[in-house]
This record gives sequence, C-alpha cells and structure tokens, in this order.
Amino acid sequence: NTNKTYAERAARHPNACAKQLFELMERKKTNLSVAADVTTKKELLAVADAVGPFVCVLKTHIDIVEDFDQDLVDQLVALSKKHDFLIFEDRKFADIGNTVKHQYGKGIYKIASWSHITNAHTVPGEGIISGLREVGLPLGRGIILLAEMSTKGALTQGAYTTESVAMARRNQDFVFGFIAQHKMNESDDEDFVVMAPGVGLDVVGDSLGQQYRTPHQVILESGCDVIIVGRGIYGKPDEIEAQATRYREAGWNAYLERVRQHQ
Ligand code: UP6
Repeated sequence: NTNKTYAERAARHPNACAKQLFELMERKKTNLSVAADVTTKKELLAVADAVGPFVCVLKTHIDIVEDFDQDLVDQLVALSKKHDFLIFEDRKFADIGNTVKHQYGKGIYKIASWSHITNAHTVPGEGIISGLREVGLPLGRGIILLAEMSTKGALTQGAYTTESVAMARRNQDFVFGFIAQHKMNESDDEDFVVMAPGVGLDVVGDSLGQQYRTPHQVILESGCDVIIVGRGIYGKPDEIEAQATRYREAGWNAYLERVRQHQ
C-alpha cells in the first residue's frame, strides 16, 4: 500500500478518519504535520494560522498551554476549517479503559469534542482502545497507537511493536494507524497510516533523547506516510512559513519519488 498514491489509498480505505486524511493530503499535496508545542494561546493560534496552508494535520499538546480556555479550541476548530487540516491532540493516553474514557471525553479539555485524531500507548493492553472507542467512535473520531517512539532507548521495540500492530489489526473500526518510525503493514488488505515524529533537516537530535531523521529517510526509505515536525518549523518564529514550505516540499517530493519508484 505504501507504493500507492494517497488518492488510491483514500478510495479504498474502510476507516472514515483515514479516508478523510488521505483525501485531504492529496487535495492539499502535503504529508506534513506540524507539532505546535508552544505554551500560550496566542502563540498556538499564530502557529496554527501560519502553518495551516501547508499541513494535513496540526498536532497539539493542549495541556502545555498556560492560558487554555474554550475559546482556544473554538478558534483552533475554526482554523482547521479555514485551512483544511485535521487536529491531532497528541495525548498519548496510557491508563485503563475506564480512566482514559473520562480523560478523553471530560475534564477541562474535552479532547474528543474537538480533536479529530488522538493516540494511545498500548502498554495497558486492548482495554485502552475499548475505553477510547466508547467516547470517540460515536463522534466519528479515530486513534493511532504508539508502536515505536523516536527517542533514544525507547522500549517500544520487538514484541511490543508487533503486539501493538496486532491490537490495531483487531480494532480497525477505530484504530487507523500508528506513531512509528517504519511502515507497519504486512499484507495488502490492511492499510495503516504511519505518522512519524522525530523529523529534522538541520540537526540530529536534542539534549533530551530526541533523534531526528530526514523526510527522505522517513517517507522514502522507511515507508511512513506523514512527517511530524516541531521545533524545525516553529523554532524560529520569523521563519515559520519558510520552514513549513521547505519541509512540505521535502516530504512531498520523497512521497512522489516513492510512488514513482514502484510504477
Ligand atoms: N513525539 C516524538 N516522538 C515520539 C512521539 N511523539 O517526538 O515517539 C512528539 C513530541 C513532540 C513532537 O511530543 O510534540 O512529536 C516532536 O517535536 P520536535 O520535532 O520539536 O522534536
């Protein structure tokens, strides 16, 4: 499936969320997601508005925003319509099904009410998916599982990754992909979307264990579908649009090359 175009994959995809994402990627010609890891409402809205035209997905960490309020999510949703992108709250749920259900739907953030996509660790077992599904599926949401992390020494490897994929396979009504560093599809009749964080063109890592690879490595060599870029894009506030353009081109060219190589 990684050899097919996003449009071809959209046409065949059984999961509504994945279908919507592939259609959007094809329409906007972008496989770029920006991780907007800024800590004020004003900055988050400014980054979202600036990168909006270049991204398929805006990734948030809503709990780092110091002056969070309902108006922030209203404005984010308005920007997602204005610029045609999906919102992905990178909540990395990791608790028992009954707890994540409340964390997803309730509390201050009410994530399920505004975030099209969210994600979960598989460490608690399949109950985490069941809990999130109860809240998310009726709202047309989808989730992705953390099958591999980008950081040095991550324990997400071997049997952990294999079992995570097996869990996704058993829950394809709600789970449509992974956070991972490589493609995770094994057969032609399944088509998981792989979003890869840890992408940078200028540096190889940070001082806290992050490791970066280039869009070329991630999309062309490893078969991932979406590149997630944070500091590489919002890091220099006066270059946000220039960097978003640069990463979008790098990601899209790597994808075009991947499709071309298999024709
Ligand atoms: N992220 C990773 N690695 C993972 C999972 N998630 O970096 O395995 C997230 C981080 C951050 C973004 O929480 O929001 O992706 C990466 O940001 P950066 O490009 O500034 O390093």
